[in-house]
Amino acid sequence: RQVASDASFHSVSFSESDHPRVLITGGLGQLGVGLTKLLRKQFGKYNVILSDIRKPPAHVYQSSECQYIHTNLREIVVNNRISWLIHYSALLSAVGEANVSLARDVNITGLHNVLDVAVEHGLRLFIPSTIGAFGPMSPPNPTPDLCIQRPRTIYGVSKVHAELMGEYYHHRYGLDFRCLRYPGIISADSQPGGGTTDYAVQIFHDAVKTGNFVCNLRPDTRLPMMFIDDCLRATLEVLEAPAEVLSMRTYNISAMSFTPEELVQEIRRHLPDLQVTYETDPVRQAIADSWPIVFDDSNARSDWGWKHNYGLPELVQTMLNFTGSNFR
Ligand code: AKB
Repeated sequence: RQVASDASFHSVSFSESDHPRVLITGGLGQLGVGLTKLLRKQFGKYNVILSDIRKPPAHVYQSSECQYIHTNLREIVVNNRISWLIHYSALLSAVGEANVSLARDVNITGLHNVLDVAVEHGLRLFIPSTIGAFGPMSPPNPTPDLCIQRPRTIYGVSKVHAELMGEYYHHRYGLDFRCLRYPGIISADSQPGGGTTDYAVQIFHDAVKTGNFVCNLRPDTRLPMMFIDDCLRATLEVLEAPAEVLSMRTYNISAMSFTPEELVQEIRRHLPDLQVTYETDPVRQAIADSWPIVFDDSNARSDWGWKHNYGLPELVQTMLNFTGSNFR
């Protein structure tokens, strides 16, 4: 797989050698740029490389915060002495159903390449999983770490595959595999693409810009959700956790669960004129109906001290501050 490029990357400094050297794939999605900023703050600018198969938009490309490289994964790992690999490349749930064979290529075949490189070079490998790794036979409220999964989307199937392959490689080859099952992630300055929980991001932009929002899920659809800052911090925390505290390699993480109606009520406390209509998308609704309602993350809390900072009121306040100030 090819990744986007900046030849000036060769000027990388090796002076901060105590820190991990991190490569993030799929870095232009909802989470990569934010995670890069957080890890660069922690480990130094030149110890974190952001990569993607897409060409970065000019504002990201020109930003000194981001460097891109264009070459083969194995070469990047060797040439830059990478020690941690964070594999974000994936098609999300709704878009995956619209293009199953592409989702299979990216989410499953792409993963095999990453696993091989991680084992060959002794990397610590982080792969995000999701509430979408569960299905209609899973206990929905609460959904524990270990239970029947049986997802009904290619996205979910590929994520169960990633969880099991990572754990198998951990036991078989000693791969330092770490995985968090993310809820729906809500971010202000980056857009998700093709997910079932995307409504909970879009509503903020529409509420501020037009005061009208068309929701593609039923008003009573309750799903686990998390603000992006909590999600990125959890990712750093599990990556830094000493191996001895990890009683498992795939953890649920959670912060809150809400319905579209509850989110609308909370936004109306700030924007009372918000108008919402419901036009249910049958594909997204069926996916949401098969997912957990409340996520049990007690193992993450007791093993490595996971704790969320944002509940629904803090999330809404923060999102409106950001989207509002950008729009004004
Ligand atoms: C999606 O909706 O597909 C993602 C997820 C919950 O994994 N946001």
